[in-house]
Amino acid sequence: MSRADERHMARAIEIAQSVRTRTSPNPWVGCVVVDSAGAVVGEGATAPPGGPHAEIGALGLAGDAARGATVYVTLEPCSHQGRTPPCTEALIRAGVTRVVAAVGDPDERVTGAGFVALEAAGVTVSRGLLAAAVSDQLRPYLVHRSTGRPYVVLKLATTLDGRTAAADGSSRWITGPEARRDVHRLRAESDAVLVGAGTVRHDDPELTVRDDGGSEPSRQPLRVVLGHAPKSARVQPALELGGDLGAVLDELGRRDVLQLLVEGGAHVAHGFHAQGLVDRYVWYLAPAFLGGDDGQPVFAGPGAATMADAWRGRLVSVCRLGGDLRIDVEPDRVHFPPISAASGENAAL
Ligand code: AOF
Ligand code: ZN
Repeated sequence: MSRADERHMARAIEIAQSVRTRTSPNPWVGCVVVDSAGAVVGEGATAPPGGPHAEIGALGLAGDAARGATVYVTLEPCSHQGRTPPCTEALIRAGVTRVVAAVGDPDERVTGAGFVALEAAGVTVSRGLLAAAVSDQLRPYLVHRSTGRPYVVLKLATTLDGRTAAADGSSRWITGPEARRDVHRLRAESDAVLVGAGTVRHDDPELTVRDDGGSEPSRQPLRVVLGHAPKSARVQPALELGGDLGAVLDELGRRDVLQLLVEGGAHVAHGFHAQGLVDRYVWYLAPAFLGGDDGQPVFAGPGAATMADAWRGRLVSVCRLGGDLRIDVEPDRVHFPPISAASGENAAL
């Protein structure tokens, strides 16, 4: 594949990112239509649920110029009748000659059928371009459609000495305004936000998105409490769940939660961590010390008894937010979905 192919797919990824918080439970997809002379004649992104898919928006803009064109799309085009008609049919009808897709769609209604339909109609299909970047971008969607469970993000804000609250229980504010704004962005990307009943009793959080970069949030995440939340709690109306955490994730997956943000407290963080249920740790770290051993630790419960048993992950990114740091860490397990080294394709499909 050429440099131009890469550039167009990179643009499709950028377009997809612009609708990251607006399409769930559908995937956030970007599409670029390029005519045989190499000119971009249409661009599109997935509309909110029930609305047109990325390809349809891009083909609509391209009009007749789509005939003989190449279509770059971050996800395999759908071939099923859902709330909207199949994109494969629209692509074939428009007369495009080549479709370049980054990753396959693990949705059970698609799983390769989109590529098969295009090829059967004589459209050339190229897969795997920038697949690693798109697998990252679409990971919550890919995890949900492949496992039935949400992608779990554990968020914590601590002092440099690893405390989430002082000895008197006060925890506002550990980090500065930039980091707090970032947390709201994280909430906006999440379909559900979860806390324990202890955190509800103690902090009475609202768990809403209040600052999504200045614009009005398109939706509020489902608020989930592990245990019971008083009627008067600010988190209400909330979904109250209990029992096994795996079953909680199954239930949230059934409710179309692609990304779950776990916001505390220490017992809940320990539960998800100890059971290996966290897909990404997002750590906000303030250059502050409580300076003793009487503050609230991140995890409540037994930890590794010896250093050889310490949990070790992979550092994904470190970024500065005002006066604080955000550190993202992933479990060092096999990447999901696995990327085949040979082809760069989404090997799950
Ligand atoms: C695409 N392009 O931009 C998106 C796709 O109910 P519907 O009709 O909206 O279908 C939802 C399913 O369509 C979703 O689960 C996924 O398989 C696919 N999403 N497909 O070709 C897109 N957003
Ligand atoms: Zn579609």
